[in-house]
Amino acid sequence: MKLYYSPGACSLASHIVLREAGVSVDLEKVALATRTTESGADFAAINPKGYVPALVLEDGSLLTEGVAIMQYVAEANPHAGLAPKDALSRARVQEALNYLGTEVHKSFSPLFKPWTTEEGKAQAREMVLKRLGLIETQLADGRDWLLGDAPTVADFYLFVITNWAGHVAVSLDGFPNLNALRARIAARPAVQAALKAEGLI
Ligand SMILES: N[C@@H](CCC(=O)N[C@@H](CS)C(=O)NCC(=O)O)C(=O)O
Repeated sequence: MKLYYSPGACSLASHIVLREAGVSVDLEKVALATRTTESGADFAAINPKGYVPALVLEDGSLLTEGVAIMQYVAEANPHAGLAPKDALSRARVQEALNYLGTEVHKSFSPLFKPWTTEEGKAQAREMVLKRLGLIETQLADGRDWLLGDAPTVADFYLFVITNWAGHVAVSLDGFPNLNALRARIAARPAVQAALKAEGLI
């Protein structure tokens, strides 16, 4: 398998999940500004969507969309314990991933765009804090992981998205539960290995 990624981008969540699952994967970095991969390939020809993550499977087919990649890897590697088996627990993972992808991740997006006005950025920060505030409240019951007693792929996605906060002047200071969860995730060997492999630590 080969994962197309950009350091620290949302593709890091797929990268972490692959390592958590013990899947051996080649990594190929993509320069998103030029849509060129580190081996000189035209990334748009590999993934017409033009964005990371993109995972080339063993049969040569391409799987895109981070939430699909993470769930596929978790379910294809049940020994890793990242994929709950009962229908409601699976729906809870889907619920969390959808919230993270469509509400939290995409609330951060305007903060990275050069064309966003300062007013637009202020609104985006407000929205990010509101979305994260809900997660902070969910964590207030003392649970160790986003969905309860065990980590799921949603924890890794949350970790990666909230890593962006410091780069775009979003303060996580008001979120002690979220910060404790982030620390638990960061301490995992697979997470450290992925951060190192992407040159982030
Ligand atoms: N819907 C996609 C969005 C992926 C996405 O936003 N990727 C960003 C990095 S976090 C990217 O590659 N942006 C470059 C671009 O869109 O030009 C997913 O969830 O996988």
